[in-house]
Amino acid sequence: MTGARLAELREIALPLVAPFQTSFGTQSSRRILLLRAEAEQDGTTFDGWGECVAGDEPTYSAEYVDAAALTITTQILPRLEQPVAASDVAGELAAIRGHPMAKAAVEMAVLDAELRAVGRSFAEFLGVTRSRVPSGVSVGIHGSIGELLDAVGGYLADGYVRIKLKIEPGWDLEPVAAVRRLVGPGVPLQVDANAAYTRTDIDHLCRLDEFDLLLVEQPLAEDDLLGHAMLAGAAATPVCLDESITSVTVAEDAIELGACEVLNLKPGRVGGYLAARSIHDLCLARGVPVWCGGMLETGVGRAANAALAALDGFTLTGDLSASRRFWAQDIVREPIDVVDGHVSVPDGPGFGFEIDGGFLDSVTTRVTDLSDD
Ligand code: SMG
Ligand code: MG
Repeated sequence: MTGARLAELREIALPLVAPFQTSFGTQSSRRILLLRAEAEQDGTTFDGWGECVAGDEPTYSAEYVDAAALTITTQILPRLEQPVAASDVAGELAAIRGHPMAKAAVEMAVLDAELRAVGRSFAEFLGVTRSRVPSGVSVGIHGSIGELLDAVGGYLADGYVRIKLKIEPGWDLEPVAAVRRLVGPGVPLQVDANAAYTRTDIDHLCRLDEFDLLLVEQPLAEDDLLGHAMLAGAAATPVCLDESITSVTVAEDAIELGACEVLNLKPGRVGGYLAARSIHDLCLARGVPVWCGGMLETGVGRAANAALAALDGFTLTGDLSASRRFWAQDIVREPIDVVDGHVSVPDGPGFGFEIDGGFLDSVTTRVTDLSDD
């Protein structure tokens, strides 16, 4: 493929349909960075888009919107030799420590543009064979158990085939027990603590075993691999890592240590879709179940995740919900939908979405020209 040039960095602001509360805070809207790249093919210019999953604040991980924008414009851009191939982006940026979400957005925009220029879909590029993937939903912390049960009931009515509950100290055993009672033994259920517990909570976390959960996600700090291995040794519920998995090497170490019995794969957290595929391949070889995480993406990131989640190693249902679970209106013309509990794998060129230019402009808060002319 011929490579692409970065053209524009855009920031948008989108309100959430309802506040989303996790152990690290409550969000009612998102600021989102988008990157546009351009690839030339036979005299035609093809636009590609990348979405940066960094949040408004450095609370999920160290990255956040303002820092990612600065990293892209002052550190990444000068280091890229353009036009750049998606397969070269990570190598050209290797000197920059960290900032996987900023790097991933760049690689994503370039990959989308390159694939569109040659008329190939991301699904074809990955070699996936599934045309749809099961859809799970992540349910935030609520003000009361009654409100939580109403929310879970609504998502089951929407067809979601797996429920994930956010937990934190003081909001764990009771809400999980209530939801298990509501949904019965047959509905796959899992929990995510976003690093809210410590090693001193291991006995407490073992009490989750009685609810027959698929997994407990990132109960301890990002850097506490040994603590997660200790919990995995003590609990029957499989330990899944999210925030801790920042690279292929860390994934290998965590698996080797017994800290990662299941892996939540998020391309933005590991530096891009190409690194994500490598981690997927590692897990497949090591027999570690993988599922696709979500970062409240727009239809851009959601479309790319749907194709990634169709790879063979994704044996568990991901946080790949309908656009309308978070957004009243998406920036793409055909928002991701859940039909019969599944999301379709896009088969159009690139990531397969079409930007709704008018709506995108209406929610844009700043645009930076990245082209050098
Ligand atoms: O996109 O469906 C989604 C959100 C899934 O819970 C979700 N993501 O830790 O896995 C996680 C969280 C991170 C985002 S919270 C701001
Ligand atoms: Mg998580």
